[in-house]
Amino acid sequence: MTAARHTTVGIIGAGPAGLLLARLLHQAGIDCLVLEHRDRAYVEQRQRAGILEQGTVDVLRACGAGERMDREGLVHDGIELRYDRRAHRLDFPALTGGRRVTVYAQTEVVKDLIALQLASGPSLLFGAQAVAVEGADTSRPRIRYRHAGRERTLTCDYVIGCDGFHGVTRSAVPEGERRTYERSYPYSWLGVLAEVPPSSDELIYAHSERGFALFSMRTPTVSRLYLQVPNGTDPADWPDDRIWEELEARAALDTPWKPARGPLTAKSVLPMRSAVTEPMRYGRILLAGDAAHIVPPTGAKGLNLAVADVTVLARALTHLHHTGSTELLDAYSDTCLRRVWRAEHFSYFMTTTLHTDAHQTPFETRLQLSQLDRIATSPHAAAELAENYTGLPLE
Ligand code: FAS
Ligand code: PHB
Repeated sequence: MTAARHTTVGIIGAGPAGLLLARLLHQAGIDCLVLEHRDRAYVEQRQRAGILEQGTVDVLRACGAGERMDREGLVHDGIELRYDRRAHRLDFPALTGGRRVTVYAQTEVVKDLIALQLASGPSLLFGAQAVAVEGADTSRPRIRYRHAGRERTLTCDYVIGCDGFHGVTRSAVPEGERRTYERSYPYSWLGVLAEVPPSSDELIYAHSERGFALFSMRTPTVSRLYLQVPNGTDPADWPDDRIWEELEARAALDTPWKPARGPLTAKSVLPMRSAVTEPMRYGRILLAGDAAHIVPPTGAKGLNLAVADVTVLARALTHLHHTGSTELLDAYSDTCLRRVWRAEHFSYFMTTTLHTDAHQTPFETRLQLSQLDRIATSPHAAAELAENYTGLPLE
């Protein structure tokens, strides 16, 4: 075993949470190091989120990671809800006093942050798998990790678990010291990329008795599309024609409307889950992003919650670095959990309002349609959705 290396903040995971935290700490002059299990190509091509809240856009711009986002991102002023063969558009700036969202894929955010980090630091090790986090309740927590065929140790002042829902950091918190609240859903999403221009200027969320459909996009020439499917669905059972037919049927209107078709790639099935681990801190270990919470993607909150967590955390660690006070760090978990639970509820609301569970009763379907009608006819109900979707201001 080689001699232990030391850093002030050890970060496990080079997803959006770990990479943005490293960027913010580096800019604050705080020594840190990122350990990422997978290789760069894998991390950069993993198809995930697509919608950035205004707050996320602001943070990425402020830390110098916004240049390509500003050039290539698509600023959207609304979304369309479709139900009962009708369409209703929500005008975000009118409903929220000017807020909007940006369509810029998580893959691109990750590429931009990795390029910055490799160019100007801090250290980012790919192929470095954390196998254990120890000493959380000491002043010298340590990460045991495997890299280049050898087991190594990184001692830290703080360890930040940005290693997603299946990472190792959460399990370093003794079971008696953490509580996990969770809910699974009786359906999943089949996601695809289509080499065809989007058939709408903005995203379409479609409720139908055949199931939910989402028409999103990546660029002016690439669409990102999702269909609600039963859990355990094999993407191989969904040839392109079947996907296009189902997308068309679920988003049908009384007026003729057909999405432009094109070849489909990157077919994958994403299970839906809500989960929160409390608290997001134990001694010198802190959790951020999916390592602490998971939301179903219907509300486009996952990536944005990760950004909000690490923005709060970077502020707290910077305050500690400059003043020696742990005041903000001690408040980290409570500060983040208020926003996390708000996003959990909104994601649950969007998911259960828009998806038709195969076992739901006609009564429950009528309740969904009544809720959608309420949003379409009440500016107050529409504003509540728009405020949550575009992102509540950071505390
Ligand atoms: P991530 O999971 O992105 O990153 C964790 C990183 O830690 C990974 O790179 C992993 O390789 C690494 N890691 C794990 N264990 C490690 C170990 N032991 N040692 C070292 N490294 C380790 N959100 C949306 O808003 N919209 C969507 O459409 C959407 N689609 C999604 C599709 C899928 C398949 C998944 C899984 C999630 C999706 N999400 C979506 C949510 C997603 O965007 C997350 O919220 C976001 O990736 C959270 O970022 P991180 O917390 O950085 O976690
Ligand atoms: C996406 O483009 O991947 C996306 C957009 C909105 C969502 C979920 C996913 O609610």
